[in-house]
Amino acid sequence: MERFGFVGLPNAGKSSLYNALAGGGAHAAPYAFATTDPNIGVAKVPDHRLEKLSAMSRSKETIHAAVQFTDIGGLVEGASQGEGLGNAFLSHIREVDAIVFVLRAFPDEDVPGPQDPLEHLRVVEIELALADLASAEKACDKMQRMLKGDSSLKRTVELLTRCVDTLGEGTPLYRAGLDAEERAELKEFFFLTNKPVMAVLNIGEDQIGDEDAIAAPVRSELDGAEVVPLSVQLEAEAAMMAPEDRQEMLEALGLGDGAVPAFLTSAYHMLGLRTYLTTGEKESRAWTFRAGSTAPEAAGVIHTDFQRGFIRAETIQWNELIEAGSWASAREAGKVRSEGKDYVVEDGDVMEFRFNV
Ligand SMILES: Nc1nc2c(ncn2[C@@H]2O[C@H](COP(=O)(O)OP(=O)(O)O)[C@@H](O)[C@H]2O)c(=O)[nH]1
Ligand SMILES: [Mg+2]
Repeated sequence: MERFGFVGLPNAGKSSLYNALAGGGAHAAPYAFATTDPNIGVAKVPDHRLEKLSAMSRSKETIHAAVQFTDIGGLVEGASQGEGLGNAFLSHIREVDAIVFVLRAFPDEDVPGPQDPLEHLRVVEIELALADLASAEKACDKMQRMLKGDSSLKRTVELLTRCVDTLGEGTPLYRAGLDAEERAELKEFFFLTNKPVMAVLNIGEDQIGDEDAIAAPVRSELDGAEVVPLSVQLEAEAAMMAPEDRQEMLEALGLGDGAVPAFLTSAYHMLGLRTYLTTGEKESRAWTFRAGSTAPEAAGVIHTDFQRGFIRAETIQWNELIEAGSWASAREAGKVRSEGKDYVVEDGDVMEFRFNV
């Protein structure tokens, strides 16, 4: 299962965000080092398509896609140079598939620390960039020595030299103007800032309604990355309540279903993950596949036999199936397509696989 990690300064709201997702469990406190061990949680990815299919098929079980998340504590200004818990947090960041910055925007004089999200972002980015700079310099030296016996490494050395220059200015690699191919090439060096990133902007109760104005400068700074404003503390409190009370509280605040579902959907997409669905009386289920997968690759998510013995896939977009009312009527109406092994599966496809092993 793919995992993302919460990264941010003390008191930004990382542990509270963990609680909002997990419904309690992580220790939220106004102490810089309350979290030294990352907690790992699992969150269901909300999916209204799945709910509708499950109702249509009167499924006994409904199984959502899930992602893992972890609360990474210990990052303070100067951490890459040994301040606070020092480099301990780095190894935790290396283990995640993507980074979620938690940036504080809420004002509260009782909670220490800066209240400007851009200041949070600046400090965090510099720490990560400096940590990467040290690795990039080492890698670059090593490659330069190897270059003497292997001239094919020239391109890599040039790329690493560019990384050293950019990181030295405090600019993370995700906004260093590298193209997808270059970023893929850099994967073998495990740089922190070569991972996908998004941000949660932790807003206070009084800032609800002004989300866009508060998020605008952060969006422009992180250009292209998803920025989700979220009142973390409120949603963490809501997560501890019974479902009816939660709904009532969020609606009273004008938050609808809350921002947690939107956040999870964005995070899931950022990881390059997509969903196809299966539906029947026994269960309706969301299956996770990588964007761009072919039908046999997607089938392999259910069982390797499905991939090995793949013959064809019967498929229809979820809304067309709902419109038809059942597989049988969809087939009758000629809405179900029969696709072969080169078919590239789309998000929201409902699949039935034919296979033979
Ligand atoms: N007023 C206010 N306080 C918050 C909000 N989010 C978090 N806090 C408080 O800020 C402190 C630090 O939060 P925590 O989740 O432990 O931050 P972490 O250090 O990033 O894990 C706690 O006392 C929280 O109750 C918020 O939206 N509004
Ligand atoms: Mg914490």
